[in-house]
Amino acid sequence: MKPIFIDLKIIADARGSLVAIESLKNVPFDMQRVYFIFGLSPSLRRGQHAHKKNKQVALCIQGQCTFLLDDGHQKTEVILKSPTQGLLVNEMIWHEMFDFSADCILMMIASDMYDELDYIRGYNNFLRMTKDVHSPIG
Ligand code: T46
Repeated sequence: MKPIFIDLKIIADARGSLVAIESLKNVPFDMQRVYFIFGLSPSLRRGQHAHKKNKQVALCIQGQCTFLLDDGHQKTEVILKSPTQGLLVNEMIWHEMFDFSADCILMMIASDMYDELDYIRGYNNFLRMTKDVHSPIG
């Protein structure tokens, strides 16, 4: 299973750098929600769920963290450490985030509004739901 990265363009001049994120241009879906997490403990994991429909792009806009992606058949781990390298987290991908640096700010761009019913929170449930599905991430 190969991670899908989204490289964002930097618009830089003498004043500094700017990165723009636009629906259906550099983010491959119509985005409806942005949230970010920070003040993270390096020893605790977050995520540990999949989404039924929600697609997301993850970006460490400061610091770094590790993402585990699991399609139910294969797993891969990715270190995110650039504010211009997004990671696509498709629907039906179990994901966990860990090894946060003290300064990490993880920004998530989501295709859907927050909906607890979209979460698959038990790993065994997730495995049951993906048992007959081939890898959706390539
Ligand atoms: C995900 C990973 C990468 C809201 O009220 N609105 C929101 O938009 C979100 C994202 C969360 N919440 C509430 C739900 C919980 O009471 O915030 C609390 C913490 O959420 P959670 O435990 O799901 O946080 P993470 O960091 O484990 O997961 C989050 C997202 O929830 C999830 O969709 O893919 O980041």
